[in-house]
Amino acid sequence: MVNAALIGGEQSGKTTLAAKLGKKGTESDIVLYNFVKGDNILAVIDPVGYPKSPKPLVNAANMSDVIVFCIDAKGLDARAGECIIMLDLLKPKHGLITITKSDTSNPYAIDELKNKIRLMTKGTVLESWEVLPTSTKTFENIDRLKDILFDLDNKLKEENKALNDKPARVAIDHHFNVTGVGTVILGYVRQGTIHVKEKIKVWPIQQEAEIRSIQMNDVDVKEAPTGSRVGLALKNVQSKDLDRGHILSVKEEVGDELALNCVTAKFKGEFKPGDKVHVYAGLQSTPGNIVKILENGKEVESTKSAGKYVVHLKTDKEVAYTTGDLFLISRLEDPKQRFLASGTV
Ligand SMILES: Nc1nc2c(ncn2[C@@H]2O[C@H](COP(=O)(O)OP(=O)(O)OP(=O)(O)O)[C@@H](O)[C@H]2O)c(=O)[nH]1
Ligand SMILES: [Mg+2]
Repeated sequence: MVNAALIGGEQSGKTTLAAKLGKKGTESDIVLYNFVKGDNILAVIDPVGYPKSPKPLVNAANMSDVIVFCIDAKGLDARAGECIIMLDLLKPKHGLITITKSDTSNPYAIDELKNKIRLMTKGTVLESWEVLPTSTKTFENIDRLKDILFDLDNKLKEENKALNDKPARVAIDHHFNVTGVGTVILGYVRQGTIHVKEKIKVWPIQQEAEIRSIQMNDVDVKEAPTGSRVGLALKNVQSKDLDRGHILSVKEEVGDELALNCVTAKFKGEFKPGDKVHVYAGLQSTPGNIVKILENGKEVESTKSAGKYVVHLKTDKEVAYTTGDLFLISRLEDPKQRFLASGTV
């Protein structure tokens, strides 16, 4: 199974492309599309609530194995720039760039745009990503895009094998109550393997729950390995007590005071103690405050872009995490580029 997030600026063709890649499923501020071909399952994630809020964008990126970065054949807008900054802070392992609506352009202009993209992404995580022109009108490269994603699916099955024996961690992205079934969550197995009848805790609320049943693509299964998108029926926990981002796991750290080893955004990465920010950890998100900033062990009055700092934060809600998890900090006001920094505990 491969989970692909469509990331890109306004009107860059994300939703139209998603609908060509799969069949619409779960719908909220992120919309999922599914496509099954033999042993391969593709889930496409469209962050429809972006750019109004950065949250769906961050969530989609953090729910995915691969980023499909959509750039309109007309060129990049300010939001595309914001997306590049976010991706460069999150450093996803896999990604590719698609120049959408290729039917509205010509080969000469597309080559020009490719060069421009190369310049704009130089020194960022996107630098080495393949650039593929696509059109949902002429279907140019739509099958090629699917093939690339399915090839990655096969590669991920190998990559994830090493993670299957680790303690299970499932990030919840949706939760609801189903009559006759009880609490159902939708989520992503980030590591380990989950089994039916397994007892597992919900973090950060530290509620013991039992996995009553597991579904993958509407099919009942007994277990689900790393990388699976699952629907779980849970015993002993109510949907109203859950939140997007809660983690099913044996053990997580929980806290609202964090000291993060951060890198700041390459552009508009300035902030200072006292600033109100928004903090993302996996699919969790909470408002917070910058408490203190250290550079080389010394307190400083503000950050600069593209710097390294230890940032002390106080979050409004407790967050659950494991050492190594990547946090993302964004600002609340919108100067077109809202991502400030990323860091680990
Ligand atoms: N000619 C042409 N038009 C396209 C293509 N894909 C999308 N469009 C048009 O481009 C516009 C934007 O497409 P969407 O799929 O809504 O783009 P989006 O990124 O989801 O937009 P927002 O969610 O509003 O930011 C729509 O009017 C589409 O009909 C394409 O391959 N060719
Ligand atoms: Mg859309």
